[in-house]
Amino acid sequence: MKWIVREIHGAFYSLLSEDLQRERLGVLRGKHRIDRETHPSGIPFRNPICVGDRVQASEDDPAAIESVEPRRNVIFRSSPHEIHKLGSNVDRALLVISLKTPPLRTGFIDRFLLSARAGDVPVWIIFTKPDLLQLNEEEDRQIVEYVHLYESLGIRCFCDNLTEPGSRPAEITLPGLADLLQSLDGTTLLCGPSGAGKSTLTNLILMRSVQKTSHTSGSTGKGRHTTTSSQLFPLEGGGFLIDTPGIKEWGVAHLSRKDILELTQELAPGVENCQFRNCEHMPGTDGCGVIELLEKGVLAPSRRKSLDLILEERHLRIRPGDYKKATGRLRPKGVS
Ligand SMILES: Nc1nc2c(ncn2[C@@H]2O[C@H](COP(=O)(O)OP(=O)(O)OP(=O)(O)O)[C@@H](O)[C@H]2O)c(=O)[nH]1
Ligand SMILES: [Mg+2]
Ligand SMILES: [Zn+2]
Repeated sequence: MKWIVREIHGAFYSLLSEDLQRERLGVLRGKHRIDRETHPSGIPFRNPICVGDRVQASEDDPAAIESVEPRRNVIFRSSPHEIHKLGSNVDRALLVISLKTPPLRTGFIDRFLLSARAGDVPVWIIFTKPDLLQLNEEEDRQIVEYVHLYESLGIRCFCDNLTEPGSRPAEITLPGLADLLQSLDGTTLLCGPSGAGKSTLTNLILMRSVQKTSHTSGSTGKGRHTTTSSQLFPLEGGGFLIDTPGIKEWGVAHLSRKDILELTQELAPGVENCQFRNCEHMPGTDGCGVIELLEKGVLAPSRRKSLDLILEERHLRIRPGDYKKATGRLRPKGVS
């Protein structure tokens, strides 16, 4: 029988039957080889199974999880030491980003977009807390520009005050929560920094208070990591909603330099036009479509800064004993 992984508590997995009628606990047993999966980067996985996975399990109690069905798609985030599977088999990831407290960080969004494209997951973004903007301040006017930058990349973007839906400044011309709720079919994975409003949104979508929420810290504006494990909720009209714990830094160490360039949306036409097969798109390569586009300045300044930082970090994060493969991929110590 096929089961959906609904929540993970340490070594135990809450499994929901596909007809939503039964729920039971499952465990991984040594004889199954589920946790032997490897990523081409050589970085080990932290969790063999994630919320949203479809698994086969025995009728024992607790059930032994025997295999994981091939994933339709999956989002990874990573450090050079481990890859975390965040969620799988979704129709979209809805990135929840607050405009203020916690502050909007374009680097987070840009890294997230790379991970999602790598995992074949479409992205929508909802910008929250527009009520906290002070549009007479230059800094906050810049934030409004960032919001429209992502919309101009063709990403479906929404913006609303989740504590008082329907209210946002006229300068932000994105659709609001009502439009989001109308469009939200299938399965949605909520992701984003702590305190952005993921659980507030979960409660709004489910129209009942299922998830705890808390105020961001008064002194730092940071979230308090209120949600501690990912959880999947069935939706009335079919499909699921997955709420996840807030994430501090979105790492993409599992992506090679070539991956990162090729997954950057604005550079995609350059990949098609590149004259070389299997090109590494190294600076100074004549006829490389990707380098041509980069030099033409197709990336907005904030997106270029993110890209440069991501590429730079790949070199900074090498620990003593690690070595780098010719492809530019990190190979952590002790992993063959
Ligand atoms: N002013 C304002 N506050 C909001 C808005 N959306 C959410 N909040 C508040 O922000 C705080 C954090 O919201 P949560 O839903 O707990 O955030 P979260 O993303 O689930 O955070 P973690 O579980 O820590 O990852 C709560 O106090 C919400 O009421 C908004 O649009 N405007
Ligand atoms: Mg939460
Ligand atoms: Zn090239």
